[in-house]
Amino acid sequence: MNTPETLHTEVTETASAIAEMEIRGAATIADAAARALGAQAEASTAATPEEFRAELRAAARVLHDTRPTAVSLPNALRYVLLGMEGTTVEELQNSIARRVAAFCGQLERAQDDLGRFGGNRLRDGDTIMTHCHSTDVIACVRAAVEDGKELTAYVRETRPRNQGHITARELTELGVDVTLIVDNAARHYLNDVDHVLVGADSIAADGSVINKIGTSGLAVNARDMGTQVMVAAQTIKLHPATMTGHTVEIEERDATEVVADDVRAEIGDIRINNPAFDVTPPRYVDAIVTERGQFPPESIVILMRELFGERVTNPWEEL
Ligand code: RI2
Repeated sequence: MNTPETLHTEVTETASAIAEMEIRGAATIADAAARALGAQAEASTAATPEEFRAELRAAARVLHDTRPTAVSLPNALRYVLLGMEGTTVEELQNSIARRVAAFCGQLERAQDDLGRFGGNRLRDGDTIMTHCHSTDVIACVRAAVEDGKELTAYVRETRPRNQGHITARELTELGVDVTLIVDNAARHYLNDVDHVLVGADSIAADGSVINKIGTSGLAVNARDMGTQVMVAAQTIKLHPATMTGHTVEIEERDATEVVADDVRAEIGDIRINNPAFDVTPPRYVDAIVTERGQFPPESIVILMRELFGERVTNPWEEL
């Protein structure tokens, strides 16, 4: 039955954890969403294959509707649902289990491969600057450190949610010499920086990079100062619908992330905007590093066509 009552608790809990950003970061969200679909399939008591399919689609819809910008989420749901095959409920269940395992395994391998390519771009003694927290970025730094390279990092705190603190902790654990800075201090230090290194939530067909708010200003400043901008993004971040002219929705989050209600009341009658992401045009990006190698942003569409074809379906939309 296609009703909320049949949703597995792992689906509803994962969906609310993604929406609340307890589970965050594009790759981590994709992994959690795929696993939640796996839990739904495994626990299903559907009486017919049709019921099972409807149940899985309903679960995917709930997961899909949590956050709109990171395309890794719909890409994960699509991968799992399109692999559903069989004529009995049991066969369908097994196919989902296989597909989830394949997806999560690929995600991990992709990050390792991407890390090695990104790590090759970093030289011993380099200084990087990061924004937000990206597991794909951390993979690049880890690979460079494992190659014996010593790195220094300026880590932007990343208002309003300060994900830079996570980056600062993880880079320190890797042995990187870390300086935490407020976002506005970036330009002050860019002369000392060899690479701005950021992740991505989505990459559009024209090579635009959709990432944490503040990325585009950082990239423009970096270009002005002659500093390289590297984007670390597994191919699951490629946004197939942008090949057919769709734009990427930018998530607007709650005003309380920017300022607490009591402080807002003291300020007076103001509007607060809190976009979570922005768009960096391809001309400010030197390389997009994926598990398939590094690409100039303008050529990413070729890889996109190869991976997704021309036609993209949203199986969770079928009722
Ligand atoms: P990985 C994050 O978004 C950041 O924008 C980060 O660059 C991106 O996801 C990619 O993260 P949020 O979930 O997939 O913090 O590289 O809003 O881990």
